[in-house]
Amino acid sequence: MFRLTFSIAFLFVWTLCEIVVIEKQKDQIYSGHVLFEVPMPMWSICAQYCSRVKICKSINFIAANKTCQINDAEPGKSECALVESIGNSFVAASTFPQELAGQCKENNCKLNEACTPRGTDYYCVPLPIKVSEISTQLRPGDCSDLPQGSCSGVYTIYPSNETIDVYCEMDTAGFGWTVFQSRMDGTVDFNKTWKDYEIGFGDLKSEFWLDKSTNRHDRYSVNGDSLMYFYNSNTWNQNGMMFSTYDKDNDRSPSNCALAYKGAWWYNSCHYSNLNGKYLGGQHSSNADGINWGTWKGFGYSLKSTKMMIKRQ
Ligand SMILES: [Ca+2]
Repeated sequence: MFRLTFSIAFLFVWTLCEIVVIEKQKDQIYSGHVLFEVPMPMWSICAQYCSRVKICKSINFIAANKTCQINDAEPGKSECALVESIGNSFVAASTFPQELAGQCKENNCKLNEACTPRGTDYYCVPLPIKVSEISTQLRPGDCSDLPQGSCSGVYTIYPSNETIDVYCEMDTAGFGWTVFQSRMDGTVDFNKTWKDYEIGFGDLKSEFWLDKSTNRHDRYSVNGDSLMYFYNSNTWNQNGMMFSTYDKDNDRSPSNCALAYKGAWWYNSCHYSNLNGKYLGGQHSSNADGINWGTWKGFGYSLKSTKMMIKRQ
């Protein structure tokens, strides 16, 4: 007990003597990137610990229970990357002055170790977690696990044993949607193979297909030239229709619907909608091979943007 008290006191003195200035962001935290937590008496000690841990890119300090959260990322420039969290604080490691690490400046400790100063030297101690290990309660399983107030954008989520980046839609239809299809400018070709749809393709910041883990529609909403399509199930068929690509014909037509309509969809024989069709950007003279929603704008009008998304119930 005495030794513990002493070492904490020493850290305080050390910090005060160095007069290291660290800027924290009050009443804000960065969520979704917490690697592990350690108890710490105050936020500046938490920042100092972070400066000695290679995988630490930023910290949250939770004041109520004096918890230091070590994040493996820094937020981007987006205005609402940080979420409001009254009484707590956030510090990005890139803003640390070099002296903060003390003897541990430019240390040779490994990724799974924390550097600890000793005299004029330092030693390395294992982190309280395995770096490869995921602490599930600290990591969002999907977009709806992120704290209220998080903005739309790309987040790392941890469903079961995976680590994947996804685009979370937080604004347009309520909070917590995981987007699995996005069209907006025609930069990505969606006329792709079964294999492509199985693993996903495109760019999360613009147009993409996440993977085939989602399906069956629940409801949809339309707005101008945009359409949003909401899913609520985890099966790979829709109203009994199997998904088809041009190289895998699961439709109910004697012909190949995906080939005929240049898309990949839950074709029957063949379709009322074709959101993975060709990006034609409005009116088109070809028949039903654009991003069509037949009952809304007909088969000669290709929508300019679509999003298909899913939320856990
Ligand atoms: Ca067929």
